Amino acid sequence: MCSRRQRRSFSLLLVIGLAAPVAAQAPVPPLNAAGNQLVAWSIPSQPRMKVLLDTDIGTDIDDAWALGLLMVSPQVDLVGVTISDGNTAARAKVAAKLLHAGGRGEVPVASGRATPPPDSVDYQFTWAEDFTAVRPIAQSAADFIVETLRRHPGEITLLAVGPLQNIADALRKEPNLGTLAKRVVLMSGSIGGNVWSPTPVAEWNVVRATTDAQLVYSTAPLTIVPLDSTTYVKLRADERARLETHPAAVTRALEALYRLWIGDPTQQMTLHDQMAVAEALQPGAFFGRCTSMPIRVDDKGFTRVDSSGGKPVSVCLEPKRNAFMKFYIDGLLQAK
Ligand SMILES: [Ca+2]
Repeated sequence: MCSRRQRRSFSLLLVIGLAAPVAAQAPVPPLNAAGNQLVAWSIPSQPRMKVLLDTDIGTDIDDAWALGLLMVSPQVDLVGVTISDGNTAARAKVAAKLLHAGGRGEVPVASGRATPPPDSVDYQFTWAEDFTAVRPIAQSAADFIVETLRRHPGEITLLAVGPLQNIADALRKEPNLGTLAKRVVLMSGSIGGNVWSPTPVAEWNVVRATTDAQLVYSTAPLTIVPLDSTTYVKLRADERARLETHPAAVTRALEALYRLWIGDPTQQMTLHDQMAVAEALQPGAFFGRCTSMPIRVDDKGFTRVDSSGGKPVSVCLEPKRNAFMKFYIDGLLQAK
């Protein structure tokens, strides 16, 4: 089981006469009174990346599997999970149970405002409907986002992989949210064609809350991972099999949710939200290019390239499918 991730530092016990070779740049531990080195010595590691995830977990399956990677990644300090869209209370239970199952029950979950539910049956809700061991915090998602970013200005990557009600509500409370965040990364939008359509479509995370998306796109500096990239990345059966048999609690929970989500044996997960996670963790590493484009959200939920009315947005295109999938699966297989 992947329990609470420890701070990533290397602790070396150096004992005189037994000391292993140390990098030339490493400082020398102090000597004791007898002139011997007999101390625990830490070489500071890179600070972990603070990430706040905003998600509509519980409908499509990619949200849970995106959260799974964040839960088990050693380089991530997951500061909280906020819940958007539809039945946010039910979604929050799924997030809380998944975190708890993976030994990360200490990560706060904050619900956003409920909105009219999408026209779908969310079977993943049944997985957590009786779960009470960990409850979402009382604070609203927007208040939690604002307070957390104010507490750590310039340190937190705000990663939104659902409709944008919470990010918009947070912007209404704190117009400088974009500059308080280290980065704002979205799974969002459709610029050109994709696997499903030769022309742009009104992408779910935009069209579900178009007014909120318009505010977010017009206010905060954004990096988006659009359908143009994500629809090319599907989980193959052999890749799922590697994870299906992995014995960690978190991967077992993801498999349980997958079985509730899947409609027929031929269905494949498209890794929309996981690609945004990957972009947040390793900027630019899994795309051929991330290009600045002037983007405007129109009233029908399309992300239009508009040189006169658009605002610069970094758009991640040309996915490196195999490199990403190796990063993703290897990441999940770290779970103990
Ligand atoms: Ca999502």
